[in-house]
Amino acid sequence: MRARELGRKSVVVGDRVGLVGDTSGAPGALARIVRIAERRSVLRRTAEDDATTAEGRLERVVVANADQLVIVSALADPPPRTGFIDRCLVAAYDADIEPLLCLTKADLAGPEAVLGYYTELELPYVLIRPDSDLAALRALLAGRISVMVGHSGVGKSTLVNRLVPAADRAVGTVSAIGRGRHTSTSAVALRLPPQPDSGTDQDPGWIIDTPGVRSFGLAHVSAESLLHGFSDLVEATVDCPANCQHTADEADCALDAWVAAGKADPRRLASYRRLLASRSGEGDPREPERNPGDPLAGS
Ligand SMILES: Nc1nc2c(ncn2[C@@H]2O[C@H](COP(=O)(O)OP(=O)(O)OP(=O)(O)O)[C@@H](O)[C@H]2O)c(=O)[nH]1
Ligand SMILES: [Mg+2]
Repeated sequence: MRARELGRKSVVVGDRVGLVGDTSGAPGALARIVRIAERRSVLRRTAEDDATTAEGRLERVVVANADQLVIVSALADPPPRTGFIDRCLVAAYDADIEPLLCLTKADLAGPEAVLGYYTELELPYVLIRPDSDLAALRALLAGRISVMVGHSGVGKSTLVNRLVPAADRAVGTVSAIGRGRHTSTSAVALRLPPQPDSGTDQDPGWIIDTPGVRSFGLAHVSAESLLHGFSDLVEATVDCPANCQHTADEADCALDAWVAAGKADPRRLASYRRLLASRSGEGDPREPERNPGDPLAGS
């Protein structure tokens, strides 16, 4: 239990805490959390993007002390949404957590469209199908605390159960996806099992399964930090006029010329500008932001 003076929402998954009481872990043992250690990283998410409203400012800490953000996206059922992945990349950059793109359901569709969108980024990725070998993923998880985020039904818990056979996380049915049903309802950190072929001193790491989210609100991220989630665009802005807001109506924004010269994908610029617009209250992050002609673009 938590000491009352720590407050109701103070402890999150990933926190390192000080305990007093019976720390034996035996059945019925009671210990009290009295102290929360300083956090190495804090992954935050806001209910909405718009920092001008009370609901928009409602901020949640997803996890503490994570080193790696595993952005889980299905290649089909539900379809991938690059707008959502872009939001996660911004959140990862803002929290100083390394991103890893994890594309599941590779048995149902190919990864070409999603990977094509990210060619200018050095974004590490793994492909997952029901029978795939997980050695490459295990190697990327070793020695770190990784947190998975993604829409409901993309296969986070399915993957956790494969990585940690003792986990026994509930797994949903695809038919429930999109009806607002979320199979996992709380975040859980699990220690990954040691692998027989990696030396005994190799720490296999931790994986944190989280409930599916509809969107990843970014009201807590400044406009300037938003741009740093777009490492393929940031370089262009040295040529922008002072105080350029980088919006589509900025006449001399250097980002337009950068994209016109083929140095970044125009869809990435469109995505960045949708985020900028959404932050100023012009869009609702809960609605898929569809770009006509671009089936990947929703968030
Ligand atoms: N075809 C296929 N189906 C998969 C794959 N991975 C997961 N599924 C199915 O997708 C459905 C949803 O999987 P879950 O693991 O519950 O998804 P989740 O991301 O944990 O969902 P929430 O807990 O609601 O956020 C289940 O029916 C899985 O069997 C895959 O690689 N291929
Ligand atoms: Mg789940």
